[in-house]
Amino acid sequence: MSVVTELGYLGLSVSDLAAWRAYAAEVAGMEVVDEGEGDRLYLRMDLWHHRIVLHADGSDDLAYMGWRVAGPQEFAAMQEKLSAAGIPFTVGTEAEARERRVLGLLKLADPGGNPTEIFFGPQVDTHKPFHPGRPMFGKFLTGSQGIGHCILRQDDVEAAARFYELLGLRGSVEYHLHLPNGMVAQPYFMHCNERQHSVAFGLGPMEKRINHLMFEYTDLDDLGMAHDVVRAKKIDVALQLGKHANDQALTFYCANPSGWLWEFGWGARQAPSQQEYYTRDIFGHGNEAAGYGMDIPLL
Ligand code: MBD
Ligand code: FE
Repeated sequence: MSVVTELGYLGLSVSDLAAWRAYAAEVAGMEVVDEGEGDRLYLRMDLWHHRIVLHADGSDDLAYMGWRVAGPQEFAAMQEKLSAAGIPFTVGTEAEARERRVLGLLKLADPGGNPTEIFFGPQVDTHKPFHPGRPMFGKFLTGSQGIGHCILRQDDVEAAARFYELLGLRGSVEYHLHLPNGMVAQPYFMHCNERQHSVAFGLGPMEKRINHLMFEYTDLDDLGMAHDVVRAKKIDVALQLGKHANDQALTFYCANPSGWLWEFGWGARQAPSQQEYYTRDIFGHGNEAAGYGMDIPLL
């Protein structure tokens, strides 16, 4: 049985590379690596060559998501599993693998049409200490938990859940949120390691493929510092500081230079072994800047 083990990398299409360079370093604290290609920047969060590539091709949306499998055997088994399920994919060429800094990858799309890659063997630059883009007290919490989580557009939540189950994730609806219009939002969260969720969907129609990327600091003071920078720069905050019921992380959501959200977090608990659902968050997460697809009542 081949299963994905982490959300390993992300490609983001951006229009304003200069604004992104400043945001990633000065707001989030990520290490920006410019290898002179001109059309891209790499963002480091740990010892990997990169966790995020910013591609300056202007669509200001998710370009691709990379899910890791352990090694070549799992990579071969995953191809067999996808073929047996009738899911089309292509195996990346050597040049494509080199571009992603991995030993091998395959490319497919999830049921929402989000470009998806499954890879093994990332380039890890153990010789190059992580150097944050601004002073940090701690690190980014990655390791076996991957980058963080993404909330994606999915028109068919059931189809998306079956697809990610095939990849090896587990989960379910984790909230029933009563909306002012009388409807009940039922977002669906899935995990593949100790991180409480690596992907979620089911928040209704979305303009972009992605609503937000969540990443986590190991040190509360880094979250506080990021929050101060966001407020000083008057960056739109869509959801104020608060604590989610499911992952119990202290987080806030602010706009990135592409006009979608990054959720900055700290202190998440690990995924419980059995499913639960909630009707609201623990505290906070008040709605502030509207129009980012997060105008939902979490309290
Ligand atoms: C999350 O990470 C999230 O983004 C939402 C909307 C609810 C619970 C946890
Ligand atoms: Fe989130």
